[in-house]
Amino acid sequence: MGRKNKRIMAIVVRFTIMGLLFSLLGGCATAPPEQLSEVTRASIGEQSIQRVTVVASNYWFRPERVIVKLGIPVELSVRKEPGIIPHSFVIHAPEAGINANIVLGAKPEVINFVPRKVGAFEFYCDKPGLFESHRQMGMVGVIEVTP
Ligand SMILES: [Cu+2]
Repeated sequence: MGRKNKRIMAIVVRFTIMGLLFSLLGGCATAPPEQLSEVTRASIGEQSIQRVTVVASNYWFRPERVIVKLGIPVELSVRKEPGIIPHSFVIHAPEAGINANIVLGAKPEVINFVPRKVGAFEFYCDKPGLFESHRQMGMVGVIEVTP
């Protein structure tokens, strides 16, 4: 085999292995259950607290758009579906009074804050993946604060 052919073979082998790895990883990804909606407006309950739950899995958040009202306390409950792949819930929006960096478990954790600014504030999972980060694979959402 010529040197050029060897190089082509090496490239073909590399792409085949990458393809196999991608399909294996694809096997880990799950579709979000249909009953979990993509957009949720927090419900204002007892003592005028806005309560909302965000669930995470491979590689999504539901809801991925959480709508809350300005100035009313929020109890945001976050958890992940059972599974071996770790996930987190990270949001850094100090201007809006929202900050969290939580490694998710199956047991819900509550984040308390009072939204101080109208706008859309991104949350995401900061876990790295093999090729792409979980954030790049779609573990991104937004907290929308409305007047
Ligand atoms: Cu993740």
